[in-house]
Amino acid sequence: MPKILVTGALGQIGTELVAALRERYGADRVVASDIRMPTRGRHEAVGPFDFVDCTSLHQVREAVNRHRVDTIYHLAALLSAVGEEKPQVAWDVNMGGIYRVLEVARQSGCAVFFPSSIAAFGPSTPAEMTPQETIQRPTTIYGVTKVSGELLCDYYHRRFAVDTRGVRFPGLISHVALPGGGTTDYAVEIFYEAIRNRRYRCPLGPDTRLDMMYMPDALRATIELMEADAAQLVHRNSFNITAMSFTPEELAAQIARHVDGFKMEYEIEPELQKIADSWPDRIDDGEARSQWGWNPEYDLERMTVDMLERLEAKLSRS
Ligand code: NAD
Ligand code: AKB
Repeated sequence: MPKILVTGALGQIGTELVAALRERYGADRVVASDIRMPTRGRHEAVGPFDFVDCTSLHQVREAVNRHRVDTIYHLAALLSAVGEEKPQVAWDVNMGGIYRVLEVARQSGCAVFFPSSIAAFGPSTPAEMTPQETIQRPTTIYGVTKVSGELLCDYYHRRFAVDTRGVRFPGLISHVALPGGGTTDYAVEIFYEAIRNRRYRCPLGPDTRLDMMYMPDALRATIELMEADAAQLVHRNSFNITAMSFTPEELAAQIARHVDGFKMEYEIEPELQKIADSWPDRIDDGEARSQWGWNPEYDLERMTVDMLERLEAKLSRS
């Protein structure tokens, strides 16, 4: 059984990944960490929580040593939209974080999970069925840090035999924690607004096609890759994975089938649109499928039904 440290554990992915890992390996084997403190009673009641700034070698090393950690899920990062507002901070957190996590992993013999993103691609990347290995010239600071992180993880595996593994996540849709300032956040916000107000003002144009995934698939992908037999893996890091590819108009049409009178308006945010336009329309995840059996369960229709049902229940309780 692994002993795990999760950085950035209070974010959109971490909130649910920590719960999934605790369910699988036991609550005391998964240490959640962040630079924010958890809501009282949320994390400490069910498992250990540490304050860890991932840009501090000392703090990462201290947590790894104290809890005898052998696997780090490194989630802490600034996402694409927030990154463009604070590019210097994004570089410090995203690059400083992965570098320090890899150094501690090298010194302590830990495995590392690093989530890259469709943001690691850019306008010169083939947009349709984007291959696993292709042109990567991203135009956002977030994308620059993701490509650099992918390369650094490959380097630490090749040079120091650190067991690094990772995927390129598409936009993630979930109902537990809110997204943290990305370009694909609209695909979550739209559900909250559909239930509360039956209308949504979308910051991306109606035809902006992007890859997306429902959180249960993202959690399963993460755990399945970390548990895959290393001998099966030709690539180690940055596996393309996707579950669906849709435009705001297609998502709105799907929601309208279940929410009477739902209306979508468009108020395009040019900076956000520019980022979305630089990312692929649809990536090819054939390597993940053949190397470790990746197979998503949720398509647009199934995800929409489940999101509406669970979010309605959650909002009616709050
Ligand atoms: P998020 O923004 O929701 O959460 C990030 C967490 O990191 C926050 O809780 C924040 O407090 C924490 N953090 C920030 N600076 C820190 C620091 N210096 N030290 C420790 N913690 C710090 O992000 P997320 O959506 O949960 O994403 C997690 C990872 O997955 C990121 O690397 C992100 O790039 C990647 N990813 C996410 C998506 C997505 O759609 N959510 C898609 C592709 C890739
Ligand atoms: C973002 O939009 O920044 C993230 C991502 C796709 O990496 N959701």
